Amino acid sequence: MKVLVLGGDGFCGWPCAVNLADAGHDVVIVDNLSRRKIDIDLGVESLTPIATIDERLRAWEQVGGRAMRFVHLDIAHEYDRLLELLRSERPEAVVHFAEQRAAPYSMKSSATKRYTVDNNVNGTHNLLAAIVESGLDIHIVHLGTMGVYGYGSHRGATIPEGYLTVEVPQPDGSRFTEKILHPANPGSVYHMTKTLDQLLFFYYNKNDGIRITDLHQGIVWGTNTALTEKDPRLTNRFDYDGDYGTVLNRFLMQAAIGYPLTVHGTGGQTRAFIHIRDSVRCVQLALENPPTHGERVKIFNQMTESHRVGDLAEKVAALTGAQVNHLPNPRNEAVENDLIVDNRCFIELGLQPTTLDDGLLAEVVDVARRWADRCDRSRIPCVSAWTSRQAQAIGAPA
Ligand code: NAD
Ligand code: USQ
Repeated sequence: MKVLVLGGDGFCGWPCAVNLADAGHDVVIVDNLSRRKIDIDLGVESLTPIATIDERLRAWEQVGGRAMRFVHLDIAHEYDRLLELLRSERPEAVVHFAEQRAAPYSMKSSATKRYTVDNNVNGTHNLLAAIVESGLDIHIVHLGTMGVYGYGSHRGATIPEGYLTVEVPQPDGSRFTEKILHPANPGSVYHMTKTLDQLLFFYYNKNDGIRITDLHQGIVWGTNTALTEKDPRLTNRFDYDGDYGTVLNRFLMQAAIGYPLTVHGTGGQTRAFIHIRDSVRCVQLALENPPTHGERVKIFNQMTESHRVGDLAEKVAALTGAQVNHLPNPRNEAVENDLIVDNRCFIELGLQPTTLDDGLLAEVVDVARRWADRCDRSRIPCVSAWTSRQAQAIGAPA
């Protein structure tokens, strides 16, 4: 099938594009390379050395991969070019990764808050409007986040796959039941943009019948897939800095360089996780199992296991001998939460999860230790504070 991969130069998008090409799909990567520019602006680099997009595509063909094309386009601000691309390529599906994805970056300043909302909401809306204007029947597979459900208010209840069945009381005392979108409870401006995406999808699905799968993904860990390991020029990025590094990959890198693991607060925050290999597989499963015409937005919880942040640190420490450091939390978030998640849709489609216990140590040895000398220790601390209260606690400028 012809597939446009929006954001296909990024951490989740690149291995996904390669995997889809390998599975025989005709892939066009669309990206404005904004993630690489943000690295330059922040003065940080991926722990792994990453090739340019042109080098990546050349290397992919040299290892025998099915050729992919690249279009440099900003989906949030180049609507006419996006529409023209849809009209000329006539894809059957679009995988949408093209958003600013870091919560701490989104909370750095009013400029980064505004950029995140402008980029993410406009990009998603432009895609929806362009599909309607093109008149084409295109399935959107969007990368959303587990964070739309919020943390700390479920009191032991299982988080369903997108929809909650509620009972609504009537004036006569009777009740009717209805499936509604699970209430949104974002924890950062970034997460808020994903809850806004959900409403855009709900509306365009209802009004225009666009077929959409929204993948509520947990925190992705790991770096490479078997395909991106085929050549050093195919290597995926590994973010470790205080804005873009996510918790488990940060702990792995910190252990590799002998830096005490940076647990925020008590470490009682529980989050959902998925390995990059499984993330890539889930996107393929979602693409190859589209919703039928007239079906409401299909929502999958794309995660394989939940862990408390403090437990993750202990696990990494036990494997590596690293020290664990409890720091004041720069984020305004629940100190502790439980997290029980229904993820049966992907399991029923045949996903066989890579668990932390399967791959953790290999990841430390193969990637983090290998590139440890590329780490800039000064960029490890998380200095983006959610409010002036947290800024004061961590001693950062408000
Ligand atoms: P990333 O920043 O590495 O990749 C995003 C890519 O999109 C980048 O290459 C960037 O240049 C591109 N992009 C951004 N705005 C664009 C625009 N306006 N036009 C064209 N291209 C644009 O992020 P990632 O980790 O690969 O995340 C991809 C998606 O998955 C995001 O939507 C994110 O919210 C979601 N997600 C990521 C994780 C995770 O742990 N990394 C977890 C859950 C969900
Ligand atoms: N944390 C630490 N120490 C650190 C870094 C983070 O204790 O050094 C804590 C944070 O305070 C938070 C938790 O770990 O409680 C997760 O933080 P994170 O940066 O790993 O993840 P998050 O900000 O939620 O964002 C990441 C991705 C985002 C995606 C989201 C999925 O960057 O794109 O949407 O994970 S989820 O968390 O399921 O919402």
